[in-house]
Amino acid sequence: MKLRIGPLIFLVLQCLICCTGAVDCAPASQSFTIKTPQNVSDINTCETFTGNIVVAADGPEEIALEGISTINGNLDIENVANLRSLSSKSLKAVSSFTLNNLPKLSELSFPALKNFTSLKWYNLPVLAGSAITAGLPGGEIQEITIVNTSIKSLDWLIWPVGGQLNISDNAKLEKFSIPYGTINAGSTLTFSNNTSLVNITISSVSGIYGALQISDTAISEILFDELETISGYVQLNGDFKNVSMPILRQINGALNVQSTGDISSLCNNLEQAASSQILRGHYECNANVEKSPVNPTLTATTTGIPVSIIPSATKSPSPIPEPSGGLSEGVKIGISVAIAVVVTVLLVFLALLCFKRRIRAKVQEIEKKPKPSDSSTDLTPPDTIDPAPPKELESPRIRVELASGRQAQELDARERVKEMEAAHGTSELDSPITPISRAGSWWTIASDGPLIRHELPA
Ligand SMILES: *[C@@H]1O[C@H](CO)[C@@H](O)[C@H](O)[C@H]1NC(C)=O
Ligand SMILES: *[C@@H]1O[C@H](CO)[C@@H](O)[C@H](O)[C@H]1NC(C)=O
Ligand SMILES: *[C@@H]1O[C@H](CO)[C@@H](O)[C@H](O)[C@H]1NC(C)=O
Ligand SMILES: *[C@@H]1O[C@H](CO)[C@@H](O)[C@H](O)[C@H]1NC(C)=O
Ligand SMILES: *[C@@H]1O[C@H](CO)[C@@H](O)[C@H](O)[C@H]1NC(C)=O
Ligand SMILES: *[C@@H]1O[C@H](CO)[C@@H](O)[C@H](O)[C@H]1NC(C)=O
Ligand SMILES: *[C@@H]1O[C@H](CO)[C@@H](O)[C@H](O)[C@H]1NC(C)=O
Ligand SMILES: CC(=O)N[C@H]1CO[C@H](CO)[C@@H](O)[C@@H]1O
Repeated sequence: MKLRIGPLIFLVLQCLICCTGAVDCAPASQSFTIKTPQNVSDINTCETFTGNIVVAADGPEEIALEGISTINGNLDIENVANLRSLSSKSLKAVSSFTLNNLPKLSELSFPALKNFTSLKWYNLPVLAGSAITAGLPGGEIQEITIVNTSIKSLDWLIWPVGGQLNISDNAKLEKFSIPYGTINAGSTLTFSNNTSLVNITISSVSGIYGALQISDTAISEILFDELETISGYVQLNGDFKNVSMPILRQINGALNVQSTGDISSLCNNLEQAASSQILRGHYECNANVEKSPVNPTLTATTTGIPVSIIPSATKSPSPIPEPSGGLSEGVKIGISVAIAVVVTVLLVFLALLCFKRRIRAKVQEIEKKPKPSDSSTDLTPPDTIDPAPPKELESPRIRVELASGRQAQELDARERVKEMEAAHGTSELDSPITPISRAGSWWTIASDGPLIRHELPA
């Protein structure tokens, strides 16, 4: 009898170890779905998980990812009805971190998270606070989207974002600070419909080479104390009473300020600086404008003000033509042609990209090490400068599509040839294709998309 029970117990134990201990940390399916608390303990045995982690719609109330430190993939939590608390003291790196439609999520804490390419948080109605790393991030951040939450403060969000930063529909958000010195080319910062937002601190920004859009906030005063150059696009809409840009000298892109409040001081100063040739470039500044009655996107075709940016170094500011009513036949044809051209350019660009990657693969076989990069134009914090592997397809140069009725805009010639910045990888400099881009052809348009096509909200 004893002889029979012994092996049996051994077998049972063996099986238990098998079933509970052995979690596949790199499953062939490339994905792990958390449905039960047991699944959470299981995944926590993986220090590194390769694949995406998702949560089932009827997943648990609380998820504490303690033990896992790297996710070589995404953490994607959407439409989970009961999730209340999500945290990890151990997680340091994840590719993309998405939270969407979590009606009960109120606790969110990832104090060790230092390395991610995107954070996309949408529709988190009861989330009032969050704690992400306090330190400098290790990788390059391409996108941060925080939309429709009850977050009051985003003090931790202090790093430059290579692609898009979109802070919208956060009714409780009160202030935001942009502590870095430039808004880089390829980077678009959007703040819209944050009804409690009274203060954006932007006084350390000296150059805007990407885009900055601020609309429908409660900000009454915004001081661009250090701003000297706008090479991209700045659009401010709101109830501002005081907007100041005391040392603005150069507008190579576009500046458009519309306020229901009295900002005539700004408009007058700009006009004066322009007429005495201190300020070069185009701007549009309107004080005491009527409040736009409805959702801007609905009226875009009738109230959108097309601004054409002409090479303008020597021109003084001139008024931009009033928009006409609906779309004329000519404009419609123009748009169709533009769409066709854009599609063609995209296709050719993609083809070239494939070609380029193949060539680069060959080049990299020959010269294993990337060149030390030129960081003179890159003001990302020192920690982020260490060269990340080139990520051509995940480029932060996110294409901003034109809505109908809006015009594509070209930047002037000096803006055309832009090398990728240091933190974006260095291989661009080595690429045999680069000469084509130097020629300033369509290739440049395709690779610098958001720089060249800017969307003008109404
Ligand atoms: C999660 O737990 C359930 C039940 O405990 C189990 O059936 C399922 O296989 C687990 N999922 C994973 C990915 O381990
Ligand atoms: C905000 O999120 C909540 C919860 O998902 C949703 O019900 C609501 O429609 C969202 N509001 C907007 C403006 O998207
Ligand atoms: C960031 O994480 C990725 C993998 O997720 C890794 O390849 C990369 O080396 C990390 N970067 C730093 C600076 O830690
Ligand atoms: C920012 O998010 C809002 C809300 O989802 C969206 O309507 C808007 O288009 C986004 N802006 C950009 C520039 O992506
Ligand atoms: C503005 O944000 C609020 C929530 O903060 C939302 O209910 C409303 O629909 C948003 N408006 C627009 C036009 O997106
Ligand atoms: C905005 O915040 C900054 C920094 O906290 C502060 O110095 C400034 O006075 C504030 N401005 C307004 C209008 O509250
Ligand atoms: C705007 O604010 C600045 C800095 O606080 C101040 O010097 C200036 O007088 C203000 N202008 C108006 C018109 O209120
Ligand atoms: C679209 C929208 O909700 N706009 C609001 C944004 O915030 C300002 C100031 O609080 C409101 O007046 C707008 O109605």
